[in-house]
Amino acid sequence: MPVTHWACGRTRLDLTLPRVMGVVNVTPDSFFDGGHHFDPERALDHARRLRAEGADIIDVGGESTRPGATPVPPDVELARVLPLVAALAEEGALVSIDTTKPEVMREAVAAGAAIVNDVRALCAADAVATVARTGAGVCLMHMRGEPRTMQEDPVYGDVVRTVRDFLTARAAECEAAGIARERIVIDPGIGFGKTVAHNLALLRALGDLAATGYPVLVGVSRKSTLGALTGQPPADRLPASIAGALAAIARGARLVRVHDVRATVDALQVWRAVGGSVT
Ligand code: PMM
Repeated sequence: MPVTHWACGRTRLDLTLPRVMGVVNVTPDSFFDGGHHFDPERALDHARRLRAEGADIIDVGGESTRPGATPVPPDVELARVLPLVAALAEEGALVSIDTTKPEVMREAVAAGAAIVNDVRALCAADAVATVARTGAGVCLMHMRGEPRTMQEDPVYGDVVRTVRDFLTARAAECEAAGIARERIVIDPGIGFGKTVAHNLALLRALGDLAATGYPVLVGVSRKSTLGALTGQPPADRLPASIAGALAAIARGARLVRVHDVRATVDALQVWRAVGGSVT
């Protein structure tokens, strides 16, 4: 059955068009926007701007997952994200919570988040059951190891097969626990325990992931693989990020997670107008 939508709480997000998830990290230490929106008012202003620029989803994160990052306790993460989630949901935004912790998932969904975006694919104890008890959509992402150590010499036999098998197994566990298939999106986790070669292999093979039948989300925005290809620091990776987003959509992704919403939306508009839209 072709993918047509993502069921996220009361929203059915039409996926016959490419969709844009805008990133708002309420953290002091994320690799690109860390510290920029740590103040709650600034975070809300930024999220509103991303919505006005055409973001379909606002992804709110309160714990950095950059390589080498140290974890934060749940109460600290909740204090960072809940006011923003509640304010955005109140304004009618489709909000996703970027977390690995069941208590943060639960509270954020109660505050109005309609999507749980988990870089650990609901591997924490009780995470699957927690999401199953809600109607939220879920994004299951692949990560090898954990942020503190994930970039220390990652090795795979066949990276595409490993990632695909992991994600389909996680999705099957979710479905067995009562999370309907139409609520599930998968993500290869660009930069999470992968070398540049691994990331490129995964981007080239997005069609293999899409062939699983689950919609695919990709986050490549400003990431170090783009720096390796262009020689540019994060601040100068906008053109590379746009190219990465378009390439991901062209190869089968239905959603892209980006820091630069306006530029991405503009690029997608042109790309669709000349016949590049997903079918
Ligand atoms: N990347 C980051 C954080 N969360 N979630 C998903 N689903 N996919 C990603 O690629 C992803 C993510 C790291 O980027 P950030 O620090 O700018 O948020």
